[in-house]
Amino acid sequence: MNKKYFLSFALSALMLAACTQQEQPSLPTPASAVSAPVAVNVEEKVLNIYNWPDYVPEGMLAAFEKETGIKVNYDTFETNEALHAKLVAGNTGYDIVVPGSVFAKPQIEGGLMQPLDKANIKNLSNLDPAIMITLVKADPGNNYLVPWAWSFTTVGWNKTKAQKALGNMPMPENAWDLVFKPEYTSKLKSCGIAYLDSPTEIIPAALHYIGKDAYSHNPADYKLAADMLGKVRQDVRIFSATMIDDLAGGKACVAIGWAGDINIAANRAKDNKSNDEIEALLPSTGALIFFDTMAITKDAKHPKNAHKFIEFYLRPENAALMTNTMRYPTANKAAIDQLKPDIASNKSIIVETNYFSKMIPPSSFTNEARAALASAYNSFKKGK
Ligand code: N2P
Repeated sequence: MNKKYFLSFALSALMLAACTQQEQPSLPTPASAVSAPVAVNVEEKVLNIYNWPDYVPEGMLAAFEKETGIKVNYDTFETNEALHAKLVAGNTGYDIVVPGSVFAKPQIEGGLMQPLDKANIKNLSNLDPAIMITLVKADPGNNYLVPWAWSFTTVGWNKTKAQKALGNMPMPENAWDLVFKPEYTSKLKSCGIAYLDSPTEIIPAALHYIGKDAYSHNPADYKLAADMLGKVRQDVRIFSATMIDDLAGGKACVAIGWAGDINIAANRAKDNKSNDEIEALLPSTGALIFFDTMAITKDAKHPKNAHKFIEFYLRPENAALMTNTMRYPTANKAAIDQLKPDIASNKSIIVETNYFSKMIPPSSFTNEARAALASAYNSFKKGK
């Protein structure tokens, strides 16, 4: 995020605040005070949430509505970039949004979020301290963010279809080769290669593949990533936000995606009685961890309801339901013993310690890196 942008954002936010102030009704006179309803602390029974698709267990929102009488409006976005653009434009109308921590950092710094009233969220202590410490990089003091789920960006494949397309070629030692090495992509294009359509997903993976820091501060590294990607561009036909359908529906046989969604696709294929085996792979050089975090927007109209929802979500049984049904690991330590055996034993959902230590933790981009990243991705996608 460039500084000028934030400055102008901050200025318009100030102006907006000034307007809002003017529009507020003046204090009631003693006469009108008699009949004025006590509206001070009462929030309308509404909560507006903006989250990623395929992330909330069926029935969870209805259970919250039933218990609290608060009506939940739930919308979805497909990339961090899309959410970020909305937040920067302002007046989203959303109370809770769920950015990845890489984006949450500049959003907090830019004044787009409000600090949590932690004393009013009693289940916060259920969160895994080890995860909360890693989030301090994005959110010093853990004052703004509560993890919804975490997972990692990796390579997913339809093993059955991909192996057929590869013919005699053995599986590479490093699964990233399947999506980044022309020897493999030139074969796999026949059954479909899908990339997430998000610069901040693809470029860090590409940087990592060429042996650079996935969140490099050096613009020259981004150029190298674009050069590498340019060699496989012609083989990549699907830029997608619908990885689950692409893999489960047979449109793609290999994809750069999120382990959770790839596992949902695997499960869906089974439900559809397909004989194809879909898997989230664990590349030998590591995959890229992400944390998706709930935050309350600066201009949320229903911050109290938002706190109630966060507290509700942090109940162990709700966090466990998310992991058991959506196949994304929870950061709720108190939920771990409620995981179903097939989830707990799936190594691409609950990653083993020795693989975990190989994975790349999320970081953040400098403004300069952000610009280099955007231009690397655009030139890659355009094929120039
Ligand atoms: C979608 C989950 C989003 C994960 N099912 C990527 N942040």
